[in-house]
Formats: sequence, structure tokens, C-alpha cells
Amino acid sequence: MSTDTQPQADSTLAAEVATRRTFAIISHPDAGKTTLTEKFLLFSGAIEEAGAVKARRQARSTTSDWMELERQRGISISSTVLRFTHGPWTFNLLDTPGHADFSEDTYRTLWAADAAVVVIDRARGIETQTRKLYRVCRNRGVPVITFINKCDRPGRAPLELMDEIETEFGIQPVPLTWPVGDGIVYSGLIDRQQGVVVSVQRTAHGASAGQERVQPIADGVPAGCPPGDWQETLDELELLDHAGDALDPAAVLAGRQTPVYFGSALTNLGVQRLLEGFAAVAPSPRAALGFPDGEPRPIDAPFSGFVFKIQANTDPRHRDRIAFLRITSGRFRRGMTVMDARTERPITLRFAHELFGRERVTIDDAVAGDIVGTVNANGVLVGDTLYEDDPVTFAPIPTFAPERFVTVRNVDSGRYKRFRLGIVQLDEEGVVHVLRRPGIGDQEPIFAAVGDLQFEVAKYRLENEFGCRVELRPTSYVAARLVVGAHEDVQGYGVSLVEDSRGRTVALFGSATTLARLLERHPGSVVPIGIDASEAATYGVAVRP
Ligand SMILES: Nc1nc2c(ncn2[C@@H]2O[C@H](COP(=O)(O)OP(=O)(O)OP(=O)(O)O)[C@@H](O)[C@H]2O)c(=O)[nH]1
Ligand SMILES: [Mg+2]
Repeated sequence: MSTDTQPQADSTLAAEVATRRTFAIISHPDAGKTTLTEKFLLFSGAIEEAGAVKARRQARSTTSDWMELERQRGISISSTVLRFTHGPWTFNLLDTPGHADFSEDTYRTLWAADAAVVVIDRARGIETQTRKLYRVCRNRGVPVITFINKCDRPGRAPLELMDEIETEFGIQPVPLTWPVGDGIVYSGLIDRQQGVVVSVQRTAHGASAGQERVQPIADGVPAGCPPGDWQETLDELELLDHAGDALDPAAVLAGRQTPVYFGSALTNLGVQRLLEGFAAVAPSPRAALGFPDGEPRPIDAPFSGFVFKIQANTDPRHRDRIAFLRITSGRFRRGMTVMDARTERPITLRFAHELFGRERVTIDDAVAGDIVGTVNANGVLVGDTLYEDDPVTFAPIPTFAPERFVTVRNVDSGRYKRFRLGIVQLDEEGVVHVLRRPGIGDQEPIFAAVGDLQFEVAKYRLENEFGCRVELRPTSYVAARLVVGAHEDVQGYGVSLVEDSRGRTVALFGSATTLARLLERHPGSVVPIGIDASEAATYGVAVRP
């Protein structure tokens, strides 16, 4: 393009954006999010063997230490971004951790998603964490597609689960597939739209995509299915047909309906139907709203995006810091220079990576809706808006109010420099929040978190990535508040005043009674930091309508 002419209209941009589906997989721990993520990759041909994403973690050469921790614990401790294509669509998938202690990470990640797949364990029904996350989606206007997993095992009656979704979530479930059989003798699905029964031949642990066996419902009892189970399913289908709830994409987008798919991530049953059904109904990226004026930034406006996650040392061979960027408008080009709305300083996005699990593929080009990781975008923080040409700022991503506090001691004083580097890094990533006491500063900071597992991760990473030896000691603090009034008002209530990384004064309280007493005497002297984890659900509305 010559420099003396106006930039050409980007004629293919809108068409490309329309193929994007950017979504998070969320649920209570252990429902099968990571397993489902792997199966999506399998069906899209991005990997040939399920377990590959996990297997890569085990390969010493590419694994990072905290992934090792994930493997040891068998849980996800941090969200993962994956990009893959299937049919006409390009998916940006965000696999989130289910554990409540990591809910802040899950929440930040949901900020970058246009839709969510909620996974429910068929035997367990709707669990606590799922309920909370569901509320977050509803309040943020994120459409939800429901996957009822583990249908290869005995579980609850499907009609009962539909009732539970309707009463608990206040949303109308529209089942598009329906389970057949008890999961032991036979496990299959009815595809209600196509009028067929589907089962899959199991492969070893569902490792590769099993061959689907499909037959019309009218052909009668499928091979291997006890006739009683078959009849029961037909009766249930009749009830569903009678209720006549049809899928209405507009109602899904408005949060009044959730399409429901049954299946088993482990045995591949129903996974492809879920993915394709999801793609058909989930929204493509829409204009994001500027903050605080609420002006939409059209997807074909000049480049803009926001950082929702920072992660360092994903690959010990590189030892770098990746800023995960959700593109909200325009086209991203490697090497482009953009403005950071917070610092009002330009930065050049030199190395951009498409993220495939923990592998990286350098990319030159991405569009609104895509998620890219830019390496060594120094100075960029979570919540920062980046833009080209017309300025814009997006809503800040709220942090959760910490409820747990420990002091951290660097045992090996020779490693002090590394220790300091480490705590700054962990603070920036939001693994924990770091608070410093006057006069002590980084010598013995306080880690603040939503849950104790965050401390375990922080300690593990300080030791394994930064080579420090640290000691964590419990404290008696139970709450933290930002001091907005006069310090003298707050002192004398047995509180400790500390500083957070943004230089704000934070009061730490040893009991809820002290806090209540202070607020009685000096109302408004302190305010919550971020949001209460239990309030997270309602907060989304205020920030991002
Ligand atoms: N029987 C059966 N087991 C499954 C299925 N899907 C997942 N699992 C198992 O359930 C366990 C948890 O699976 P994950 O995929 O790690 O669950 P997750 O939701 O990612 O868990 P967190 O990330 O820790 O919240 C593993 O042992 C899986 O093998 C399924 O369809 N059937
Ligand atoms: Mg997981």
C-alpha cells in the first residue's frame, strides 16, 4: 500500500470475522472440560491422538514447571488458549480451570469469550461452581451452550436434568441430542433434528475419533441396546416433542434458551455434534463497547483489543512473558505499533503467536475475535486496551477481593534479586496479589489470594522458575480493604496498613468485627478491593453492559 493514499477498505475482514467463534469452556472441577477440549482438537484434525496436549506437558523439553504441577494434581490451574479450524469456522477456545481457588483466572478468561460451553457431569448434575459461573455468563450477556458429559456411565435421568437446568438457571433447555441406554450396556444418542441414533465404537480410552454408527430411529432398537431402554427413550422423546420447545437462535443469544447436547468426551460420543451445533448457534464477534461511554467499536474499525491474561515462562526454553490479547476490531499484523490506552505509550507487537495448547506458531495476521499471544510486550498489564488510530478504552477487568493472606520469606538471601523478579511476575499475572509492609517491602511481602491453592502455585513457581526457596507463613488476617479516607481514621483499629503494587494503601483486618467497628465510626474510610468472589456475578453488568 502506498503511503500517500487512504488505506483501502478491508474487503475480506467482515467475512473472516463472521467465521470466528471465540468461547470458553467452564464448569465445576472435573466435569471434563480439558478432556472435551482435546476431543474438539481431535475432530478438527489439529491433533491426531487425544492425550496429545497432556502428553506434550509431560515431555520435559517443552513442559513448563507449573504445567508439571497441573499434571501432578490432575487439575487445570490456569486457562489455556487454543485456536483451530473445523469446517468453515475458526475457533478460539479457552479451557478454564474449574477449581474455585482459580476462579479469578476463569473470570478474566470469560471476559475474552463471546459464548460459553458449560459442561455438566451427568451423574452429578449442576454443582456449585457451575452455578456461579452460569450467573456470570447471564449477567454479562454471554450465551451458554450446555454439554451433559460422561454419558458412558450411569447418570441421572435426562428429564430430571432438564428440570434442574430450568429451575436453577431460569433458562429454557432445548435438548438437541438425547441419551439412549444406561451407559454400561449401551450408550448412544438420538440426534433429534436428524431423527437418527448415533453410537460410537470405542477406541482405547477414546484416544482417536471412533467410527460413528448411525441409523434412523425408525429402524427400531439399535444393536446392543436393551429394548427396555430403547422404549424408555422413545417415551421421553415423545414427551419432548409434545412440549414442542424449538431452538430459537435469537433466544439463545438473549440468554433465554440454552441448547443442550448429551455425550461423553471420553468416548467421543456426541462431541462433533456439539461442536457443529455450537458453531451454528454461537455468535460471531460483535462490536465491543468503549468504557465508560458505551460507544460501540465496530469490528471493522481500526485495530483494537484488550489484554485479559499475562503468563510468563510457559516455555522454559524461552523464559518470556506473553500478553494474551483478545482482538476486538480490525486486523492484527505482526510488527504493528499500537497505543496502550492506560500508559498512552506506543508498543510494537513484534512476536505474535497463535497458541496451540502450549505450542506456539508465529502468526502474521489475525482478525477481530481472535486471541493472540504477544511476546515481551513489556509494560502491558491485564486489562490494558491496545488500539491503532482512533483511541478507545475498554472496561477494566475486575479483580476479586482476597480472603486469604500469608507472609512470604525468601530463605536464600543470595537469591534476593530473583525473588523480587518472581514476586513482581506473579503479581502481574494475578497468580496472587502482592502486598508490601512499610519498611519491610520486598524482604517479606504478603501474598493475598482468593484460595489457598493459589499460594501453592506461587510457591511452586518461585522455586521452580526462579530458583528461590521460600517459606509461607499463615497470618491472622481475614479481610483487606482499600483505604480511601484519612490513614489516621483507620489506624488504631488493630489493622495493618500495607501497599499494593499500584501504590495504593490497603488495610488488613484480623477480624470481621474490627472491620465492622471501623465502618461504623468512619463510614467510607475503606472500600472493598476489586469485588467479592460471591458478588462477581453481578459485577459484570455494571462494567460491561
Ligand atoms: N467416564 C468418563 N470420564 C470422563 C469423561 N470426560 C472426562 N472424564 C474424566 O473426568 C476426569 C476429569 O476430567 P478433566 O477433563 O480433567 O476435567 P476438567 O473439567 O478439565 O477439570 P478441572 O480443569 O480441574 O476443573 C478425568 O479423569 C477424565 O478422564 C467422560 O465422558 N466419561
Ligand atoms: Mg481442566
